[in-house]
Amino acid sequence: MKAAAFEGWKQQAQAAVEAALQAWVPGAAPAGLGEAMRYGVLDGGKRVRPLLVLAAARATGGDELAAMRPAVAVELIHAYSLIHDDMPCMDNDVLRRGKPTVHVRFGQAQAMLAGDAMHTLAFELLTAPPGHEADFELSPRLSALLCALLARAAGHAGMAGGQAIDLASVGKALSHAQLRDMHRRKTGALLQASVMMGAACGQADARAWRALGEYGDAIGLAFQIVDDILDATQESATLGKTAGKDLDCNKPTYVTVLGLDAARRQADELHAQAQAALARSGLSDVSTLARLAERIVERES
Ligand code: GRG
Repeated sequence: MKAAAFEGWKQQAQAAVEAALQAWVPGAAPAGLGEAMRYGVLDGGKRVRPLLVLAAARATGGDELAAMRPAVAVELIHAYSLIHDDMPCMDNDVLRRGKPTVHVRFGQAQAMLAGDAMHTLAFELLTAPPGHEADFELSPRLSALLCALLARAAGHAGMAGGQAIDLASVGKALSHAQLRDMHRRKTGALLQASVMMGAACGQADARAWRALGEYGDAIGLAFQIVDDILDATQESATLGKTAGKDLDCNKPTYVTVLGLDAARRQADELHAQAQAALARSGLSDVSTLARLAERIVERES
């Protein structure tokens, strides 16, 4: 896929995700909760995870309309994790997606509830019966598989477990292997699950399923290594969040453990592994996934 065609696909997919989020995240939730939820998830973010769902569905011949529910669900889980991560009991941050964080704008209790409600809304969208505003019906089998993939990636074995390691490792020296394990859980698991949820919406045979799992694992880890590099090298205005936070908080990162050059080499190596996995998937058109991998590694925010 040529760069211009990819850009066109990306813009159209981002607009479709935005429209679905607008439609499915309820503004009318009680006592200002809806406002806090919508503030936390609308109008911001690169939407990388939904794009991976839609691109994997496309690569495996799946319906992009069916894939919209998992695309929105994974973004809700991601946005909830950002809201909770920014709270004073975790990373205590005031800037996210170029705006004051949810707890700064709405208070800590509302931020906690907004995250909780987005977490559960994600699974409601994956299981909603016909007639729900999420209009495309999923088969019970697909619905269950999507729930299992997302729950596994978001929970103790994935993101929440990785966050627990992250909080426990402040000021500690981690080995490269321990750091890789933390990054894979905290960030990689949800990115990999995005790919697998998209593949679940299509017809991935065992070979394609395995290869896409390897692709997701490689880009998931690469994403966090690049995040570590950007945290150390970019300005807050570019990132839309506080830059230099890892160093200030004395957190081990790929940059502090390996150094900037080696971190960059690791990201490039993982990019090569991701492209090699796509090449052995047996799928006829993996160009959108290939472009997304390139963007993840070359991004500047
Ligand atoms: C609270 C259970 C719980 C988990 C929080 C994901 C996470 C764990 C914390 C967020 C902080 C952080 C640095 C996570 C690593 C993942 C990451 C790089 C998030 C930012 O993702 P982007 O760049 O953000 O996709 P946008 O705003 O573009 O969506």
